[in-house]
Amino acid sequence: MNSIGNINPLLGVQAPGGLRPAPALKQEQSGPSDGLTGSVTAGLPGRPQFPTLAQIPEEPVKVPELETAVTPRELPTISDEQRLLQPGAVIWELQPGWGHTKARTQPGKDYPSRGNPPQSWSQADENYHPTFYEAPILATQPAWADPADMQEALGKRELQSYESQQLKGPNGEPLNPRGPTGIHGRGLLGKFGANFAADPIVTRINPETGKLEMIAIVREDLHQVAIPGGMVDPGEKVSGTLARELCEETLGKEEHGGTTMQEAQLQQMFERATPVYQGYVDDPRNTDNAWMETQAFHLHLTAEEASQLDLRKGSDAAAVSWAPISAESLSEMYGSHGAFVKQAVLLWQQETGLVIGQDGTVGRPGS
Ligand code: RP5
Repeated sequence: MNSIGNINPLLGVQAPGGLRPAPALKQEQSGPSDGLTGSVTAGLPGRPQFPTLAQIPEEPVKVPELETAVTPRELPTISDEQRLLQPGAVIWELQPGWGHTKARTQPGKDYPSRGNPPQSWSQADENYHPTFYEAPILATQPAWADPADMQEALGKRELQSYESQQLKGPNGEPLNPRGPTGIHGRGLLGKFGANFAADPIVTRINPETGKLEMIAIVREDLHQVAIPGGMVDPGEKVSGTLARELCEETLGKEEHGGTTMQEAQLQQMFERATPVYQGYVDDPRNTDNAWMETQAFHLHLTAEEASQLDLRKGSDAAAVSWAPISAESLSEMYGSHGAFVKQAVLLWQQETGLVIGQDGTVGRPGS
């Protein structure tokens, strides 16, 4: 079962703002709701305007302009019941304090079992004994990882996070802002605390089927469908990461010695992309002391732009293709990716006045 198909605000996941550390823990700086102001977050990759809440208002009543972004065609009418996402939907997984299911229940590749960790730090008492795990590759001190000695690592840099809650344990170790995971140490992640990624959601309307599609990969590690995100390199602009990851993972840049669309052109296109989400990712690699955070952006391509992309699988991807954005495909995606795509669809519907059906069909709203 996947968490995205089971989002239920009544399940025992922490309520927004309800995260209370156990007395032994030290709670540091509680930042503003967008998590971007203040010294703790200074220098984080990129500061565009993200939606502060994942709640999207009712679509404004406006006649859609179909000229560039949307293929001109007879658009079907999609009733409220047929919609992929209801007007005013809230993507609970993206709300502060929520979206911490896979990191509690799904072990990353080669990880030990997570057992049955408590739902929140306030419930993590003396009976909570997480298993230590750090992937063998971390012992080789790769450039992307912190030194194994946490005190040494944290002496060299300031901890950063998009999350407003910054928690620390008794020894100063960063604690997962969403709660326990059953594993301590860094797992396969290189950095103590937040590990920063960027996620490109690239969509088009399939000219033959009239369905909204996204560029999707199958990840090499867990063989789950994902958007082609990747880690932000030190000093890299997020638009650069987005373009680089697309070229590497979906255009086969390294394997084929070039791509049909140049990285610089893609990076320029991402400068106009819509900010969708920033914050915690419910990633199966997360541990109590290391976790993924990301910035997700949506770029909708015209049919002509999309036709210039020759999708060929590259590094970290077992497969790549245009995949329909449907209730079924979103429910199977890696980490929080299905939720990111839902949020992108909500924003896109609002911008264009169009609606998406449960099978991905693009249409006009009908009653
Ligand atoms: C996820 O891991 C992020 O959302 C991003 O898609 C991905 C980055 O990790 P790698 O693909 O580089 O392993 O949490």
